[in-house]
Amino acid sequence: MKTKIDEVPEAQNPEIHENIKVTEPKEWAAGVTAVWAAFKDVLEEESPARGMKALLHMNQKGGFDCSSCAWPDPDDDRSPIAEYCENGAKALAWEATNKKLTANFFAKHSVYELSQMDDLEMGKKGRLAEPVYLPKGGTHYQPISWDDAFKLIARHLNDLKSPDEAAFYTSGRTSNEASFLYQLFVREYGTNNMPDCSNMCHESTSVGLADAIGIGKGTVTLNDFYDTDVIIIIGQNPGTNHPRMLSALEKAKKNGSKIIAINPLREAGLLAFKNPQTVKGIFGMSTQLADLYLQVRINGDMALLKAMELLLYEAELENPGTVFDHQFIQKKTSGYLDFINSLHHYNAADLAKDAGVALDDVQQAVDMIKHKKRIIICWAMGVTQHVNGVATVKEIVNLTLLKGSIGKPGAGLCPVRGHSNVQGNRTMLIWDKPKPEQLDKLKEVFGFEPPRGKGLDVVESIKAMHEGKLKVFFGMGGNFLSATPDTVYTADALRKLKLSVQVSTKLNRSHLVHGEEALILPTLSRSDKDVSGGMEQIVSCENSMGVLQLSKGVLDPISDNLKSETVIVCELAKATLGSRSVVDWDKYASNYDHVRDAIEKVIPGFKDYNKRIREHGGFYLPNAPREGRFDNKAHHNKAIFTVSPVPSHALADDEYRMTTIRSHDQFNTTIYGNEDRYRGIHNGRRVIFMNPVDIARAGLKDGDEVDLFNYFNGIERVAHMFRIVAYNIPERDTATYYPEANVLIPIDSVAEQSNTPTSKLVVIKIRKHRA
Ligand SMILES: Nc1nc2c(c(=O)[nH]1)N[C@H]1C(S)=C(S)[C@@H](COP(=O)(O)OP(=O)(O)OC[C@H]3O[C@@H](n4cnc5c(=O)[nH]c(N)nc54)[C@H](O)[C@@H]3O)O[C@H]1N2
Ligand SMILES: Nc1nc2c(c(=O)[nH]1)N[C@H]1C(S)=C(S)[C@@H](COP(=O)(O)OP(=O)(O)OC[C@H]3O[C@@H](n4cnc5c(=O)[nH]c(N)nc54)[C@H](O)[C@@H]3O)O[C@H]1N2
Ligand SMILES: [Mo]
Repeated sequence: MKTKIDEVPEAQNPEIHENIKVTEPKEWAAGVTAVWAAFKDVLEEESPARGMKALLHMNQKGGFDCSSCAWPDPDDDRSPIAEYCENGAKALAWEATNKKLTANFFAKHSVYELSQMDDLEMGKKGRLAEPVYLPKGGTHYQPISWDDAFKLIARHLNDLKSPDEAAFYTSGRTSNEASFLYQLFVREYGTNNMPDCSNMCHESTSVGLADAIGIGKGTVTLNDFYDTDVIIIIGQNPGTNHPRMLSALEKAKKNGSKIIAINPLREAGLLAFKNPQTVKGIFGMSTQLADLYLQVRINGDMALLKAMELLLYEAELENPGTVFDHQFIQKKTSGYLDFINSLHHYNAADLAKDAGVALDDVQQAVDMIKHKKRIIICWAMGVTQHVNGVATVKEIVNLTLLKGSIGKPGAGLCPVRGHSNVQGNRTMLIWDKPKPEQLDKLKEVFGFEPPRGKGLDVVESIKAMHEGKLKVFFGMGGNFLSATPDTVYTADALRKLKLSVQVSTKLNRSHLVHGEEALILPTLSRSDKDVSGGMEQIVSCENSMGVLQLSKGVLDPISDNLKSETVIVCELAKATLGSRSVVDWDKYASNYDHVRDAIEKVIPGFKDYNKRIREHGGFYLPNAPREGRFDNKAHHNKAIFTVSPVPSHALADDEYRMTTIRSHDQFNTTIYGNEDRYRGIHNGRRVIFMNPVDIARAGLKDGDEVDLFNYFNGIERVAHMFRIVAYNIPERDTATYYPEANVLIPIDSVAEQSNTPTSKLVVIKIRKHRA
């Protein structure tokens, strides 16, 4: 490690040469290796007993909610010992470690030195165990008491010319209770600047669905998967990111459902599944998943969906009344005729070509759904993180509306969320664009006047920091620097702050690229016991299907100096607002039941919250489309068809599309290891997946080391030293891992309406690396 202390800490992982090994990609996911890999992480920790104890309580009723993803738990038949997956176990091993980072550690290593580590090394250092402070001009974090930390933040916040000079970020693990109090504090303080990880994730879904069907959430329940005809999975990699979904897909297949996968990469978890929790799976027998794999080119989804709609329409014309659900269309939707007329501008062959899929294959997909009504469409980041992400979400809605596939058993829309409580955060009003009626309600219940102006989202916050308009950044979880686009630009923005504060469980790069002063506040994780006000507290989360569940940690925290997020918010609010506040923060901190009572008063759907959250398995939030209604006030309580164009992507001869993806060994910016087992990548992460034809055409070879460039708006962005991996990916498409490639994603390249960074399509140039 370098010992220089006067250098600027690195905003990115070291751009080092890695000794990467490549093997054949797998054709199936999970199975025994997955179970072994799961236990390996837990057992390798210094205190395996802690991890094992926690594993037994994960996703069990009365236990704690796995923090890894938002896929729901089965309502009734949970496996007694194993409602978790390999990646949930990794997440747990990562947080249940008993290695501690105390002030001593920070005294030994300068911030610059720490920034020389890569993300994997950083994560292995252990859990943050006490609050630390970096003074102006300081090189090392030093100890600080909680009291002084809160006073320092309060002083900064109260010195600002306007509350709008501060921003309060949320990552999606924060419980409902902590989220609700957090937004309450932020709004009583006086701003709606609440950027959140949703802004980079499913914001396009929330915007698109809210407009089209009147609610920004999906419409299916887990049971719908068990009795359906066709499941279409677009731009999602469940084998890695939602492994428990594979069990639902397996059950769906067993009950006769077909699966269509739409993805530029042939992902193992979409091809086949060996269920580690069944005898058949343990002996290596797999269930084939996708019956049809449409290897669309990056962002070819709009063209593909339109091709399917056009062919469906032709089939409907041939046999009227057999393909479309006219009764549904007439009674429950508007805009049908305009939509059908818009299809006349296209022909299916051109659309298929544009999508990069053979017309015959599109026809096959259409044949699979044309006489079926029980259709579920799932999607994730491959859809949302594009310039036209909102439009593609609405196109997915168009297809389901034609078929009347919403609000029926076995049918509906299934955006698959990321973080375990990201959906709950929004329900709790963590949002930069709160609705007037939501603010009215806060005012009515609490008696203060909440700010009415639009707040800043993630991209707007970064720009405001750059312009000096934001002076204080407070991060409730997450890793803002590494998760956001345009890493160099964002790092410059963060460095202009007066104060940056991170509430975190583990060390990450956002602690090392900071404002003039900085604080790290260590907090409890999901698996930790939360004792506040002298009693053990429970919290609650909302999963991807709108089910509210309680979560209760089981492990003794590794340090007495950790506070729960809920308590941190209450103490910060007291320190900042003092007698200005009309909220009884002590009451909330002492018993979270009081927080739930307040939530019940402010947010619809939470009647008897305290009672129902303690009942078996929790409860479902109301969801009108699920019940066959569209409370879509803007459109006369109808679901709407929308007309969107097919995007065109002209590439120069030396340009490629690049998408950024997650490896099997990471949770967002947390890197668990250097393996991407299913895709056959070992011992490193700086790879670029490329089509062999492109590699040859560019005069390059598999294994070559290259540098990647982006020139959006005339600015050169570079990522050095990526190893070319010849891969089964459409021509002109490439893929790299997030967050190593984030430096290439332009801050100004965002989705229309949702302002989500376009992490799934960046135009790049590729050149041989020069030492
Ligand atoms: N183990 C683990 N679990 C996680 C996470 C994690 O990092 N690790 N992250 C969590 C979070 S926050 C989220 S949001 C989810 C993310 O879950 P996913 O959305 O599944 O994650 P990604 O790896 O971003 O990739 C999405 C898939 O989209 C495909 N794709 C890329 N571009 C396109 C395109 O233009 N069109 C189509 N049709 N497909 C495309 C990629 O090949 C990939 O298979 O997972 C959550 N769960
Ligand atoms: N290029 C590219 N960029 C992307 C994406 C992409 O696909 N491609 N995906 C985007 C998406 S979908 C998302 S959701 C964002 C994710 O963005 P973030 O949510 O900001 O990032 P994470 O990596 O999930 O945050 C990890 C950190 O959270 C802290 N942490 C973990 N658990 C807890 C907890 O319980 N409480 C608290 N207070 N802290 C905790 C730890 O310190 C850890 O270092 O990234 C986005 N960025
Ligand atoms: Mo996400």
